[in-house]
Amino acid sequence: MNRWGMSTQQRRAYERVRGGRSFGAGAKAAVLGLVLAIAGFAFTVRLGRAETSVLDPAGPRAARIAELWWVMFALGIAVFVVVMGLLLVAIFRGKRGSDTEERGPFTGTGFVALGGAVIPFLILMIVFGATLWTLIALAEPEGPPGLTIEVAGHQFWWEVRYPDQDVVTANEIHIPTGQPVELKLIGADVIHSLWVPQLSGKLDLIPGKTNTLWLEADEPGEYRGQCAEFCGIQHAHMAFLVIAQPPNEFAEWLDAQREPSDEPAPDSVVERGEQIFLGSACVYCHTVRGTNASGELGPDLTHLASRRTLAAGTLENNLGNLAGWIVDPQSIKPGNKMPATNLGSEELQDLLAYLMSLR
Ligand code: HEC
Ligand SMILES: [Cu+2]
Repeated sequence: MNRWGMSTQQRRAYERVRGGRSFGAGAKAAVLGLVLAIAGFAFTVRLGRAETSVLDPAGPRAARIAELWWVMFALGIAVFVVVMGLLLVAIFRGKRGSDTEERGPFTGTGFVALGGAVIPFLILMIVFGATLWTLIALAEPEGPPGLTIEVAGHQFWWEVRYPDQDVVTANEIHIPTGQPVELKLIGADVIHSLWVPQLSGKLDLIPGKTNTLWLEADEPGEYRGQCAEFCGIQHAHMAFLVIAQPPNEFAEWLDAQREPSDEPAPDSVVERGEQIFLGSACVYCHTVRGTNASGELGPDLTHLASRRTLAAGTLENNLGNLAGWIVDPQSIKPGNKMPATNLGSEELQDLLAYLMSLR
């Protein structure tokens, strides 16, 4: 008799029943685990087709990062399968009566040390080595930079300068395909982080410091980027586009952007709009090259109409959205640094005609 008042026979019978019960629960857990694993895999594959997916690289640098991700994923799957296998073995063997009974292969201090310390250490060393290898490969490009671009992160938009070409734009980084491009990253106010998952890893923009990131796209296309460091209330609306173009198209774009804005035709709507613009507070914050407007608190508007989006990817760039933005930027992007401007509807129409002429 033991302390539960059972005979050995009774206890054996009890344990058989208990063993049976825990087998049922274990089988359920195993099925649940399998379902979760399949769901996780399906989710991963779905993510791989998202617009900003690390798993859908469009350049050699992003491809290196994706390879590293797959190595880690494969190791994770292998560990999962082995651990689940051992779990199943434990479940099917049921509960042993006492530790004097014969031992199976997966028992003892040696096995615990091997499975709990030696193998995990080796796996982590493989991951560590592969990560360092990738970091080193991404730190420097294969050749000298064909192009250097300065990107300053502002709350809540991106200033993009091509210092050697005298070009300034915003929220759009045009690059030529097939060559590494050097980005010099500066934080203009707080810390931001630049991330274009299909083209490169992410890197912070820190006030008072210049960080260097390399981008490279194989194919022409538009790749969405996003601020990846919480920087204030409109952090989520701080997106941008990298527009990769064949080198000749890119050169044409640069030539067009280098030009100052066109002189409006005398006595036209556009000219009236220009007067309204130059007579409003707009000029304290915005630059239009070729005019007296030389503010630097907001995006350069010299070629505003050539851009895809307004307010850092928040709105598509069209007449209606532009009107909505100028009348009430705070309801579209609450907390951004542009105040509403009080304009009569006629003035507004003229101003819009002017802004849309800035190609
Ligand atoms: C106090 C400074 C300030 C004033 C005044 C101001 N803006 Fe802005 N503007 C900004 C800032 C900052 C942004 C960027 C907002 C964001 O995306 O977070 C901006 C964004 C814009 C954009 C979108 C540009 C882009 O590429 O996304 C347009 C267009 C614009 N302003 C036009 C105007 C016009 C027209 C006026 C005058 C009626 C004006 N702004 C007055 C600061 C100002
Ligand atoms: Cu930010």
